[in-house]
Amino acid sequence: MLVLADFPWENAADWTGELRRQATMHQIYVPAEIPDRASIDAAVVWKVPVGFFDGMTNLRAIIVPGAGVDQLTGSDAPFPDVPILRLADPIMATRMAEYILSVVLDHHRQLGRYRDQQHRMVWARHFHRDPADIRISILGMGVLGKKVAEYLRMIGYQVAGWSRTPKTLPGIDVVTGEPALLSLAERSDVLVCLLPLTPATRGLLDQRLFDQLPEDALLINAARGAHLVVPDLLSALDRGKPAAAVLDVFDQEPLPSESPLWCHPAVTVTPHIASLSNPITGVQQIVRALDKIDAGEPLEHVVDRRRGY
Ligand code: NDP
Ligand code: OXD
Repeated sequence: MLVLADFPWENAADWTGELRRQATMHQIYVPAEIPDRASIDAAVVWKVPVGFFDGMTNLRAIIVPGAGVDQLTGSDAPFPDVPILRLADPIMATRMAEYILSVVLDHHRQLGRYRDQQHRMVWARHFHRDPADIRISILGMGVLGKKVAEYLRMIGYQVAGWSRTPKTLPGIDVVTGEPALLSLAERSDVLVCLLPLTPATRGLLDQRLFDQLPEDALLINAARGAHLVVPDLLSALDRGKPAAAVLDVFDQEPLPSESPLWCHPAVTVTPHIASLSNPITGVQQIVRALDKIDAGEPLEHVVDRRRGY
C-alpha cells in the first residue's frame, strides 16, 4: 500500500525511519514526497490542516499515532469517512502508570514540603498517612486508566474508577453516570483524569466537581487540557478544594507564558510528557494495522466516531 506518514513531533524522523524499517510491505511517503494524492491508501497523522485530505479519493483508513484522537476528530479540518484507528500500546499505559504513581507518591510522602524546608534549612518531620487510607479515583478506566489502577493498588492505595459503561475489576469499585461521579469526587483524596476528550467530557473538571472534593485533595490531569476549566480550578485552589493540581496537558500547548498556571504555588506543570508514545512499539501497532487494512481483515482499536473515542 502507499502510506502517507506525517508525524508532527521533534522526533518525527525517528518515527518515519522506524516505519520505513518495519513496514517492508508498504511504501511510506512524507507529505513533501507524495507522488499522487489519489494513490494514497492509508494516512498516519496526528493532526491535520484544513484541506489535508483533499484529493485522497482512495484513502482506506487513517491511523493516529497516539492514544487520543480529539486533535484530529475535533478539528475544523473535514476528514474522509474511513475508519480511524488509534494506538492502544501497553508501553504507553505503563509509562502513564509510572507518571501517576510518581506524582501520587510525591504528594503522599510530602516531598514538595521537604524540598521547600530544605531551601529554608528547616529540619522538621511530618506525619504521613498509610496508603490504605488514601482514596484515589480514576476518571477513565480504559487502556491507561486500568494500568494506572493496577500500579496504585500494588502500593496499597484505595482505588476507584469512573467509566461510561460498567466494569468489574478486582478490588476496584468502578461507577458510571453523573450522580455517581459527584459522589465519587466526595471520596477522592486524589482525582486523576484519564478520559478521552469528547463533547461529553469537555469541561468536566469544573467548579461543580471541585466543590465535592474533600479538603486537601490533589487533582491530576494527564488527559487533555480542555477537560479542565482553568478559571474554576484557580478559584477552587484558593478555597483548598483541590489543595494542589498536577497538570500535564493544556488547552494550548506549549502553555502560553501569560498563563497563571505557570507560577501558581499549588500547581505543578509538566509539558505533556506523562506518556510519550514510543516509536518502536507505536510503529509495531501501526504496521499491524496497515497489514490488516491491506488484507481486508477486521481492524482493531477503531474509533467510534459517534462516541468520539
Ligand atoms: P480508552 O479509550 O482506552 O479509555 C477511555 C476511558 O474513558 C474508558 O474507560 C471510557 O469508558 C471512559 N469514558 C469515555 N467517555 C466517558 C464518559 N462520557 N463518561 C465516563 N467515562 C468515559 O483511552 P486511553 O486510556 O487509551 O486514553 C485516555 C486518554 O489519555 C486519551 O484519549 C488521551 O487524551 C490521554 N493521553 C494522554 C497522554 C499524555 O501523555 N498526557 C498520553 C496518552 C493518552 P468505557 O470503558 O465505558 O468505554
Ligand atoms: C496521546 C498523547 O494521546 O500522547 O497519545 O497525548
